[in-house]
Amino acid sequence: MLQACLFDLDGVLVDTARHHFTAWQRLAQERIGVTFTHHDNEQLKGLSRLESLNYILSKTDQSFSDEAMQEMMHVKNDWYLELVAQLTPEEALPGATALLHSLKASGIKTGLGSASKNAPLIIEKLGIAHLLDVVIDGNVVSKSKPDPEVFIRGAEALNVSPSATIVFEDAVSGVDAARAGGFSCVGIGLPEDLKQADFVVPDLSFITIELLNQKFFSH
Ligand code: B16
Ligand code: MG
Repeated sequence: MLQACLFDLDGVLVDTARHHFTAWQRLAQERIGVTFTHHDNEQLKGLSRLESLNYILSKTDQSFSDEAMQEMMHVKNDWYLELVAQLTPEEALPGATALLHSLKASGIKTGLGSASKNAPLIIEKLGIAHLLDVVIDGNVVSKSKPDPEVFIRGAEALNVSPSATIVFEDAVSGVDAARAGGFSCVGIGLPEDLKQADFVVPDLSFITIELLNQKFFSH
C-alpha cells in the first residue's frame, strides 16, 4: 500500500533553479572572476550551498579564507532571496499543488526532502506549506544527497517504511539518494538523464494515485 510521498523542492515542486543560476552567475562574475554557464548550473542541482560554492571555486586558482567563503554564500543567498521574494502560488510546477491536494484527500502522507535552507520560505510563498506533513531540509540534514539521510529522516518523521514511500526527484544525486534509502523513485525530467529512477515523467501533472498504485503496489 502507498503510505507516503516525499518530494524534492527545486525542480519538482517549483523552478527555482533559474534564480539559483542568476545569483551564482553574478557571484562568479563579480566576486570570483570566472564564467558560470547553464551547464555549470545543472551540475549544482541537489548540491548544498557550500558544495555549490566549492564547485565554482574549482574554476579559479585563487584561494579564499573560510570567512570570505561564508561572506560569498551570504551575498549569493541575499541575491537569491531578492529573486524568490516575487514567487507566487501560480509558479508551482505543473501538477504539483493538485497532486499534494489529492494525496491529502486520500489520507496519504506527504513530506519535503530538500537540500535547500530556504525551503520553509519557498513553500510558504507557494501556498503549499499546509499540504506537507513534514519538512526535512538543508537546515536539519548533515549529509547531502546522494546520502539517503534526508529521505530516511522524512520517512521516520512520518512513521512509514521506505518500501511504502515514493520519492519524487529531478537530480541524479537525489534519485541515487532515494535508491540508497530503499525508496521507489519517480524521476522528474528526461529518462536519459535519470536512468536509476523507476520511471520518469516530465512533471507531476502526469502522476495520479492510481498510476502510483498500479506501478508500484499492484503485485
Ligand atoms: P539553498 P533541492 C537544492 O534544492 C537545489 O537543487 C540546489 O541547486 C541548491 O544549491 C540547494 O538546494 C541549496 O539551496 O542555497 O537555498 O540552501 O533540489 O534539494 O530542493
Ligand atoms: Mg531538485
